Amino acid sequence: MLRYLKFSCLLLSLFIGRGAFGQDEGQKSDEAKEGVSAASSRESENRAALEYVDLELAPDAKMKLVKVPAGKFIMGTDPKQRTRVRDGRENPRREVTISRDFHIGTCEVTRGQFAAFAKDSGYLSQAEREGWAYAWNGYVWDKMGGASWKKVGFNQADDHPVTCVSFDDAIAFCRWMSAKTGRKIMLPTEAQWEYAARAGTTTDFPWGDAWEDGEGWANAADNSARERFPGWRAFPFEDGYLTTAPVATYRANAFGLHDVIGNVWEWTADWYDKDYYKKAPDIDPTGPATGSQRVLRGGSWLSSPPRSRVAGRLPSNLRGLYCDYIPGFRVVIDDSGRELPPLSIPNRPDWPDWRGPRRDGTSHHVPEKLPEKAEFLWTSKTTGPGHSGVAVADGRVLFADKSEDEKNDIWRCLDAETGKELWALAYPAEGHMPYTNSPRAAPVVYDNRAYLLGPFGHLHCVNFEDGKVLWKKHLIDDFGGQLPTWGMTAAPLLVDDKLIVNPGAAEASLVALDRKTGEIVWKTPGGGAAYASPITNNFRGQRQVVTYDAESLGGWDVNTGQRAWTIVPEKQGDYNVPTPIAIDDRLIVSTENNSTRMYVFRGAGHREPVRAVEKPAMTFADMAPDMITPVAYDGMLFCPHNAELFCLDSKTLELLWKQRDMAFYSYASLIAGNGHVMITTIDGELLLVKANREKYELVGRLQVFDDNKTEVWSHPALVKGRLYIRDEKSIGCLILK
Ligand SMILES: [Ca+2]
Ligand SMILES: [Ca+2]
Repeated sequence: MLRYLKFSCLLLSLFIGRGAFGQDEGQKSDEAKEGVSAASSRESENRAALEYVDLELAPDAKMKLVKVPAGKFIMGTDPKQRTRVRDGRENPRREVTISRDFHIGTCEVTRGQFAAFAKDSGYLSQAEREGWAYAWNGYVWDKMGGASWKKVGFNQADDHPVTCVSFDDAIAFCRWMSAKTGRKIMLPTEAQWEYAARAGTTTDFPWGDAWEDGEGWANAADNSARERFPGWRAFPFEDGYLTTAPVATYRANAFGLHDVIGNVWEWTADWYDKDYYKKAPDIDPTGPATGSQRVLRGGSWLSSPPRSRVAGRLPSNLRGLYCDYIPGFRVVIDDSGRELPPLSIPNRPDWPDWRGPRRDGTSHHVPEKLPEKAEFLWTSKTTGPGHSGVAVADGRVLFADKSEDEKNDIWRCLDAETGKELWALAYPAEGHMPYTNSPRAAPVVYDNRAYLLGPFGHLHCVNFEDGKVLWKKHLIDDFGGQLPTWGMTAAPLLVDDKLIVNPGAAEASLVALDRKTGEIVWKTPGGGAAYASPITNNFRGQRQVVTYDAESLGGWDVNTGQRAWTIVPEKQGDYNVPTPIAIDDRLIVSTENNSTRMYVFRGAGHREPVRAVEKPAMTFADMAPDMITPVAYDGMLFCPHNAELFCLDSKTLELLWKQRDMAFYSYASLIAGNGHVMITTIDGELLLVKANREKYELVGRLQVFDDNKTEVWSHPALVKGRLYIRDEKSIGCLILK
């Protein structure tokens, strides 16, 4: 509300020619007030022609957008400018046409607006889901546990710009706002952003070429920052705020936009490519088709003058990982027909994938205690055994079954509340295989589609509501690979709009399919299929798929499929079953012959190829699981192996403790979160352990199934106090609280 008062106050000031800011902004210097006041009155006539639209996001949250007329502008930087970036990323400077009118937020999205979104949708930001973010530690932007847009390291009122938000968070906000308003809400393209930010100017800054003249225009690093942090490059004036300022504190440009320079960096929709301007279209450029980093624009409250130029482009990992990157965003209404980028890591609620929504075995639904005895909301008999994990999304449970005669794969979808079957997909899948011939790969659900991979290579994309087949492929017949001894087991991996599968054929070892059509996007020659499920992560600025083939561990460029690196470990013969684990720029893998290793990476994604260093940076010999994937949580790494539960430091791989218990003698699935690790054993027992670096602390244990001969190979799905768990004969919804 404060923001709107302030906004009306600003508008009012245009007419009566007074200072725009009330006394409530105690930090604001008199000089800055005067500057803004004078500037405001000069602009009053221009501003009258602007067309605004007010959109209601929630009863207490509105957003003002302003119409930006179609037109031409000069994009990029004059190569003679003193402040240019020398790597050529802003060149060539060229005329670009924006062919359609669009609307853009007059301000950065505020904390209050983002809070309305989070409250209405239940959305958890990437930082909240993962338990950390880069936030302000008082001196630098630093990696901090528990930080998120709610807790950024300094005080923010609701009219401050939201920050600590990842690219995916911004996209999720756009999706929600589109649904709320019925308008096509997007992030601006780089071209739209620069066009709107320039508002007819051709200079380095919206106020001219001299950064010294920017007083009253922007909240960047100013005198107060220089005093507090000696050595900082800063603007030679007081802007009144050391950290973020309320939006619209400073004067708007001729198009009516505030804070294009400073306050928070703003996500754009475009992928980053240093050389993009050399090949970009002159009309409505939308950025490269793909990439590893997105572009941030405009600088932030701690940016130096060169960083705060209107043509400046900053590549950022999708989380905004680096310390100087203070990401926020503003939105546009864009009816040009371009599509909102897909989430780079689909933020899917519930349990829609192998090892949960992020393929990392973590969940904020892990309980803090276990019930005394197993109580099911419902159970349902199956016709066959099932090794493949359970998926839960949109109130539906999806899991694999086999017909009684073992001749058909069956995928069943049940109502999550009642266990009633909603649909099933069956197809012939005959043949012998050790460990039964039932499906192994976990189903993957996203965007109302489910991806189902059978043990013999049948891949179906079905409508998740009714099971209708949308497209299908056969990983062996279509690509010419050889069926591994234990069948196809790797859960397909969703990245952007690609579904990455592992046929293991000589010319198609790894293949990316268009997730909507099943068409091939890229395929890469290489070795036979492995058993591990692939993951994706951004290592030093390059997004890679990391997985195994039959012989080696490797990384592949997400966008091209090109193999970036290969590591053949010291000892041969690993079956390569456990899923690799990425923690920031590090990779941890565990196998039976080569034990637990940590790899680090060299190179920088926007300059040179990124490769894992062949020699492991750390190793730990005693933890050598053949099938179990360890879980990394809160600086620790947990894994049962040989009847012992290990807890290692996930940075050093040093043993913190281990605990012997026969429950850990064979296969197990681990889910970590809420300060705990929940382990489902092969015998269908749940063990809840504190995630404690000091010692093993068992909180509870619970035998889930009456049948003490049953086996649980299937990874259960944990959603809000319920565990959807499958043994060899049934599936059930276990009530955990
Ligand atoms: Ca400042
Ligand atoms: Ca900004």
